[in-house]
Amino acid sequence: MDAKKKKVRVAMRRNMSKPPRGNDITRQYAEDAAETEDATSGERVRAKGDLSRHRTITIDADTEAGMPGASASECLPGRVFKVHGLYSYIELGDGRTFRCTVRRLLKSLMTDERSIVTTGDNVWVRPGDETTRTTGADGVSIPEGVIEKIESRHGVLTRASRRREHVLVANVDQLAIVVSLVEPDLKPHLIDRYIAAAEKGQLKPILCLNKIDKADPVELQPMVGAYSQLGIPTILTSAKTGMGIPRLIGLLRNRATVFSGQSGVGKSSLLNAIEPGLALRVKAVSEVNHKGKHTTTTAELIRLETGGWVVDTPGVRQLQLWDVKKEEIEGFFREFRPYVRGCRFPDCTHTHEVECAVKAAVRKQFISERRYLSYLGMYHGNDE
Ligand SMILES: Nc1nc2c(ncn2[C@@H]2O[C@H](COP(=O)(O)OP(=O)(O)OP(=O)(O)O)[C@@H](O)[C@H]2O)c(=O)[nH]1
Ligand SMILES: [Mg+2]
Ligand SMILES: [Zn+2]
Repeated sequence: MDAKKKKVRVAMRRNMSKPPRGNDITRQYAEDAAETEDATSGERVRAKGDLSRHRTITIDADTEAGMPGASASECLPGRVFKVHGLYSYIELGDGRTFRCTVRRLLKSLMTDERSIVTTGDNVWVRPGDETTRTTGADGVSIPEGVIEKIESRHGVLTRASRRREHVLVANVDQLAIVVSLVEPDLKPHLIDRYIAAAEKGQLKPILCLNKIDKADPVELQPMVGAYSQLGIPTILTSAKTGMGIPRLIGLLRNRATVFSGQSGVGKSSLLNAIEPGLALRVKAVSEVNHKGKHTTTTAELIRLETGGWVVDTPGVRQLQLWDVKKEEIEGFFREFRPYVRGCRFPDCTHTHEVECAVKAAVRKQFISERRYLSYLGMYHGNDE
């Protein structure tokens, strides 16, 4: 055998053997428009237990350096700024844009993920030859390439999507949680779920309470105070009047921030208020009550003129945390931390136990009751 080749045993994705196709695709479309990308990209919903096939393959020895198939010198580093169906759009260090597919072997490697490549990924691209160019929507021709390697991720926003991990975005620093005070109404439990997702993904949370032009700022002060006290920058914003926008711009400078929240809360509108040149599509007022319709359909990484990066994402109706153990949840509630050691039982779940220091702190109002109820909801697995 060639000294540079080596045999490895890899787990294959079950779709090597055509999984049964769900017959409720239409219903799924109606349920969550953001998920329809699954169908268009040809990926299918599979039960987690289905991933069990193995295959022995021969790969180049430099795979150990993480670059299967191609030698490192042929590849160029870049960052994924958008994923659309089977294609990822990548900006290289020199500013060139490539439309890429993912090398088959990478795709075949066992994964529980919904998407192998995600917005924000740092990747290595093998450019195709000059003849393989494609014409983008704007009529500009872009070269094609193949993603040979995906760097490991830090700073991720993930959620569970039909029992699989869906990495919404990778390699960002902050999560701007956008909620609206009206249309759609404020759902405090959803805020706490997003904060938990930020803690889990090692993102710094920022909270935007948007559409303040339609609510009374005075009434919201207690809420602003409560989250600010947790060390979470909390801003009353209006994409309409510009309130809170200068502060938001300051928080985004020189960082990479993903904007997330329900559909219609004003994520794209806020980004347009921050930098009007972005001209992101926002929902027309007449469409607002059109439930289930997402205006933003793909997560896109955008460079701000003021410095920094933002990712506008499609709204998600619910945010199911992925791969979270029950014992882990208390760690997502930072204000519990000083108390947990005071519980009588070291494995106290702060639910039914006697002599629970967390519950005592709630009674004394050192911990907000509302936050404690969010904890209980997440602990008992209630979906918002
Ligand atoms: N009054 C008021 N309306 C707003 C504000 N921000 C956004 N809107 C309106 O809310 C609607 C939804 O805004 P979008 O920016 O499309 O919301 P989105 O969060 O990006 O929605 P998806 O892309 O579907 O996830 C639009 O009609 C906006 O004009 C605000 O601060 N005040
Ligand atoms: Mg949007
Ligand atoms: Zn306890």
